[in-house]
Amino acid sequence: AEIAVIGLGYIGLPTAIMFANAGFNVIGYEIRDEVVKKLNSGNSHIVEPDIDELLHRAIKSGRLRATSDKNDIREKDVYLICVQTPLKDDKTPDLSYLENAVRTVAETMKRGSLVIIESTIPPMTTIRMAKLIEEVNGLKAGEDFYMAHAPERVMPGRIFKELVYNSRILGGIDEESAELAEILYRSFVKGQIFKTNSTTSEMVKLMENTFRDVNIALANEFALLAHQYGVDIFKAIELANTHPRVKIHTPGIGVGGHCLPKDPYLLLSSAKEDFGLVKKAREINEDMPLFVKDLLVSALKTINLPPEDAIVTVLGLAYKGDSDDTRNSPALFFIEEIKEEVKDVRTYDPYVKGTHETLEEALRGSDVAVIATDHSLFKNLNWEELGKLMRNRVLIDGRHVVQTPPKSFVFKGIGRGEY
Ligand code: SAJ
Repeated sequence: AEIAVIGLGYIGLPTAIMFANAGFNVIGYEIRDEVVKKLNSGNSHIVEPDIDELLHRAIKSGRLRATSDKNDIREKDVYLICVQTPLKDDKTPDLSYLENAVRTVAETMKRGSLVIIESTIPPMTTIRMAKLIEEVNGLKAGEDFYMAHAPERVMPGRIFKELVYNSRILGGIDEESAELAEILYRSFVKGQIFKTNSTTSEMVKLMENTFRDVNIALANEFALLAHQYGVDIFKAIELANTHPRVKIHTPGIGVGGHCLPKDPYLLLSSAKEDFGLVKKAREINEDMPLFVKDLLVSALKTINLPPEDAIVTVLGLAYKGDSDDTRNSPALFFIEEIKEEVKDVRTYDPYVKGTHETLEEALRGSDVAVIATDHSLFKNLNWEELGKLMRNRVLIDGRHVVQTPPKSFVFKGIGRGEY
């Protein structure tokens, strides 16, 4: 079978590579010309362990090619749609990328094609997109073509392992569509495969990320309460988690990345009513950078430095540890919040371009260091030594990276007692 993958981003490219290396002829359709050129010369535009070698193998075998020409994806057996589904400013879903991709597929597919959406989408979207295809080309869903939702569940940094070993949910608009999708994914998936209908699979995917977001919000609320009571929340969580049925998540400066900050809103977007909990959790997590700002302001008061004179160094811009991905990073929201109010904001992230070259350079003459990402590299820093470079010694830990607060510093951390 011949496969066209629409959208060669964080999910589309690794998936295209997997299918090509499993023996399918795969053509990747991508509107960004520079990405197409790069890929066809064997170079990846995304950073992910093992991707260079696997991409090289797929391109060299002749089974994977990228294109931005619609004519190259005509009459394929399978179309896999892997485009982004972000939020608009008003937090409602922006499905324009998806609708454009579906139109492109509708214009190029043939009778008998299987159309699969991998993107995370609001409940009932697969059925709506099947109707859109019918409107564009006159084919009938379930009779003339097959359609399914096959949500990805991989974690950046572990994509190639998780694509193979994670279990997979396949939601068809009918049973045959789910069965065909199962045959396809079996070519490389070693985890379990569960078949269901498309609206269920859409909801399952959104429930998974909402579960994580709500749990993190609960941990964050516990951390805020711990400040009221002068308790170290990390000690308290460790103790609570000794209960066999309790597993509290980790509080921190916020929840970033491409999925968790938006998926709870996608879950709510098609509903007639919103019951409150999911949205409240989002608000708690979205406000965490502001709480770190409160910690900063209170620390500056302690040392009698007016904010407008303070030089603040933010350590870590990525949304999570050991990653270079800054999408929706709480570090960026935090910087946005403080930049007008302090004298200068500097940044250092060993994985992100455009930040200071070295930690020492970023800290020299600065008043405050704020840890915003739990990079492993930040875990065992010698703060007493680094403090000698600074003008004032204030350390704010937004990610529970510092185990023992350095004695010569004014130290504040999320969930570490009073502020
Ligand atoms: N975070 C906390 N406390 C925690 C756990 C995470 O503050 O206890 C923060 C992280 O620092 C980060 C954010 O949450 O800023 C999200 O990180 P993450 O590691 O929870 O998840 P992602 O966004 O990298 O990937 C998630 C995963 N979903 C789940 O674990 C349910 C992944 O399996 C999905 O495939 C991915 O979303 C996706 O694409 O939907």
